[in-house]
Amino acid sequence: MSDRFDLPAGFRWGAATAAYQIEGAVDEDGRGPSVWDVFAARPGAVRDGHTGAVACDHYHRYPEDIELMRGLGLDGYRFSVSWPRVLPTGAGAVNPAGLAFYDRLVDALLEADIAPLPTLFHWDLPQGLEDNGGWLNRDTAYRFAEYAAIVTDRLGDRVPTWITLNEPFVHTVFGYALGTHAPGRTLMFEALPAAHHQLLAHGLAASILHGRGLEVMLSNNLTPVWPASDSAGDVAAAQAYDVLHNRLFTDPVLLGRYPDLSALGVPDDIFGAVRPGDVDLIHTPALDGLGLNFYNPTRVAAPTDPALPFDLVGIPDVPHTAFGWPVVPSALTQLLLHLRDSYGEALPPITITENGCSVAGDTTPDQPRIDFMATHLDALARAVAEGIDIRGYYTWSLIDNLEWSEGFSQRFGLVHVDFETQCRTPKASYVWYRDLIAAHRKRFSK
Ligand code: IFM
Repeated sequence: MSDRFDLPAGFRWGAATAAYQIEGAVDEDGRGPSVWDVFAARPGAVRDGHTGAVACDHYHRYPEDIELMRGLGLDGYRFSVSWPRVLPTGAGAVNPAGLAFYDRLVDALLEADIAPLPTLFHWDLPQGLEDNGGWLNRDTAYRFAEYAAIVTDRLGDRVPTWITLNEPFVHTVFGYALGTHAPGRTLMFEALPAAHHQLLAHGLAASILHGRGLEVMLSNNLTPVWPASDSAGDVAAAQAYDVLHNRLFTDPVLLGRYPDLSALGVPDDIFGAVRPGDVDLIHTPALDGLGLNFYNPTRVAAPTDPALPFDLVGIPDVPHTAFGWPVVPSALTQLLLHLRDSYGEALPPITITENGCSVAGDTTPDQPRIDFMATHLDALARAVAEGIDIRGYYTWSLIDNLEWSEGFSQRFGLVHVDFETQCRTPKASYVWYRDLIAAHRKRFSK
């Protein structure tokens, strides 16, 4: 195939996963329980009672999965480290077998010439920390910094770049505000101290990693926010939602200040969570790269429920994924331009650390995923043409996996997984992505 996307030489092609979604082996080799093990055991919490107990059995099958990556010709693989595998209760004694797993994984990736891009926290908090308040407790930020030091002590000699957190917006809102994800708390805006403590954790860990000569990224799920109309009510609602979804998680890191939270009814100090000096701790270890997880834009209207400052409304007349998410690739270009306009010089190079879609059914048809990736890569190339520094694209996801509270019902993988047999079958999008990567590489080879 021809390389249709005008992306630069050295652009990194990758695929992403996360520990709880693929590893399984939750009781093996000394791993402690995570909030997701406990949450998934609650009747009705996860669709069809699915859990990550086995998931894709990647803990045992990682060599096969690395072969699939090698077959794609990936430059990089984004995975997450399971905190409770390394520190079973979140703090205290290290579990050597847990660290050894990531040691083997990293070595096997390097052997296959694939750069590991680990994320330190992708939502599977050790239950031991949740028992002390989880991310609502400031102490968790300090425990995260210790954990980051332990993991990078072991792997930092081979892994130069680290992502601290994945999507603190989603973890805060789904996990602590709405309760649809672990740990299942329903605190609405009083959940926001959990956001601040995650950002503090990021800042504390980033300082440690920088002290070791490592590069640090943060992966945020960002969305362009569209007011449903030009009415003052819709515009104000869109601004409030933009603060909650985007700016709360990006302004302190890039600009060293929180946005005005008054439209959310949240005090400046986020219910006493923000202490003097905290925002400097978050901002000062300058990000070496911003990880952008992009799925869709969000359309917002003035609230009908007085308890909320906005209503999320549908986007008509566009295709939707199997998950019901609107497909609007141009929104990715729009978002990237908006980030440049908003943050200017403070915006570090961007890597797309997630982008993809769920497609219903098994291995075929897979054309919707190919179309999704192609149109989003085209949108990315348009942003590159506008001068935005975009370093790579990690598709979500390498393999079908546990889609959190949706269980195994949403298939995001380039590789089909039969969850009964664990048989992996590359889909049409796998072949398409493989050929695209090869064509891009060929274009720049001498
Ligand atoms: O599966 C998730 C992932 O864990 C975080 N980002 C969004 C993906 C699709 O919902």
